[in-house]
Amino acid sequence: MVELADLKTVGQPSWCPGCGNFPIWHALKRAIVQLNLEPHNVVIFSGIGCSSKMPHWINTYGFHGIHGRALPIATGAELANNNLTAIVVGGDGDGYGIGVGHFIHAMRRNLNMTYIVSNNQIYGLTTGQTSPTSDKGFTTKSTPTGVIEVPINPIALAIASGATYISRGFSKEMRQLTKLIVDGLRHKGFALIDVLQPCVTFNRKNTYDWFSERVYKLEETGHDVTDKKAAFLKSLEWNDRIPIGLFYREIKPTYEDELAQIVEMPLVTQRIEDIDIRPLMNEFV
Ligand SMILES: Cc1ncc(C[n+]2csc(CCOP(=O)(O)OP(=O)(O)O)c2C)c(N)n1
Ligand code: SF4
Ligand SMILES: [Mg+2]
Repeated sequence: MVELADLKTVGQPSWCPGCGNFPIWHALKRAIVQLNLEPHNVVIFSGIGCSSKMPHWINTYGFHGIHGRALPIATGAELANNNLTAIVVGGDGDGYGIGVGHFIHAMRRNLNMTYIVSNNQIYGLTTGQTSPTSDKGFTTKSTPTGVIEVPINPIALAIASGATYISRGFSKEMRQLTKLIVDGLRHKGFALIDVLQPCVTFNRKNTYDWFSERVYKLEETGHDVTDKKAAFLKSLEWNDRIPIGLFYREIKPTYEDELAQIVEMPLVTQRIEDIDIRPLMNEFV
């Protein structure tokens, strides 16, 4: 049985005290333990940002990539060995800004991976610039007169793009967050867990208290997670009341299920000697 101690690393997180990444880190480790996922069968991918440092502090395989490119790196690894459990972590700047194109394509492909976004509505690592999810009017040192753009809505975008497990957690709701991650990992297909993750150092607007006054749990409302239209309507709620929990789930074939080359077995287990390239040589050489 996998235990929390198996996931312990030599180094400890360097996040600011009180950072909303700590509960996400704990929840992810608990989810791995609950599902008894052997650390050598798990890979955690990330881009660049405070949240993207997470793979250093969970003792599975990890790939700390480059800004915005965690999903394509994970895609490559997943297609090479789809027996592994692929988990992608990172920030709102990473996934919804520079990496937003990859985000959309990974979802429309319904790749079998779990994507946990620490959505603090700010660039934390670079000391507090606006991100694509910053609220309109939000001020920072680089936008002293306030953001003039409309924020990206990751939940609505995920519904429109074809993701098959779409959820939102909150760092203060550890039990619900752990369950969302467990169910996301169990789900066959692209699972998004967008997490309201207070950045206690640079985002003084969207704080633990600000969210606590507004969040409510979808599972306590009778919300039908198979109803795409209802999920979309829920995704539009923000400011006064903010839904957290599972918005939408759908069962459909994954990209890997339909990719002829890996339907039989993962690419890494195929032997090059077994592949007869003579017909190709005859045709093209
Ligand atoms: C190609 C590239 N552009 C810009 C940067 C600078 N940079 C590093 S992290 C970051 C944004 C971090 O914000 P986010 O992804 O939301 O992560 P957080 O730190 O908030 O967890 C930026 C712009 C970079 N490292 N690489
Ligand atoms: S800057 Fe913000 S996101 Fe980064 S570690 Fe500190 S509190 Fe967390
Ligand atoms: Mg961020």
